Amino acid sequence: KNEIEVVDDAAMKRALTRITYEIIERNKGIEDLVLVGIKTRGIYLAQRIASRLKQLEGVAIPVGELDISLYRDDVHESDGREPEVNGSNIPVSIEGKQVILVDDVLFTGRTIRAALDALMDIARPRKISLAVLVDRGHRELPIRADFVGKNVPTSLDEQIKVEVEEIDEKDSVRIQKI
Ligand code: 3GP
Ligand code: 5GP
Ligand code: MG
Repeated sequence: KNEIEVVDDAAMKRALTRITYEIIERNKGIEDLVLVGIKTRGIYLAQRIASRLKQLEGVAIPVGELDISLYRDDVHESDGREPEVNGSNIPVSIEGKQVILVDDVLFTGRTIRAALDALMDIARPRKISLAVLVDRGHRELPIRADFVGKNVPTSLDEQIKVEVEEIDEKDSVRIQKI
């Protein structure tokens, strides 16, 4: 299979560290921050940002989780199905807080739209921003990320494979031609 690595182990760690610094700079005072990771890999990325925030600022930022599925890979040939939130585990109140959603790949934006709906059903955060490891383009909604690890322009017949140490034994982002 045709594969190109676009982010290696060291680059992923650096990207997460840079995003953490950007979060500190842009959210004057990180005390009212809550990170919310999206389903599998976004949760690990959120936890890593939280541990860097702890190291750099000495503040323990809560990390919540959203499980979003029913995603169709052929969503472009839409039959009306959309990603839905299956469950959430957010350990603190997000009312009035600054929430940062964290996901591995941003593609059409439909997952994030579903996540925004779910968050605003729970409470009214003061602000919601978005951090993603990879922006692969092809947005179908007016959604953009505030913090981006790497922009990876893709064609629609390519897929981004994201691996994280916690579950995949290494950190890597690759483009696969299918
Ligand atoms: P994740 O839960 O860590 O994000 O969707 C299930 C998994 O398959 C996702 O893992 C994601 O990384 C991977 N995946 C690869 N390509 C696609 C894709 O085009 N759509 C979706 N939904 N997931 C993809
Ligand atoms: P969107 O809803 O923006 O189209 O897609 C975002 C979600 O779908 C992400 O959580 C991600 O897991 C998954 N996704 C979409 N495209 C890709 C891809 O090319 N690679 C990976 N790893 N995940 C993808
Ligand atoms: Mg994901």
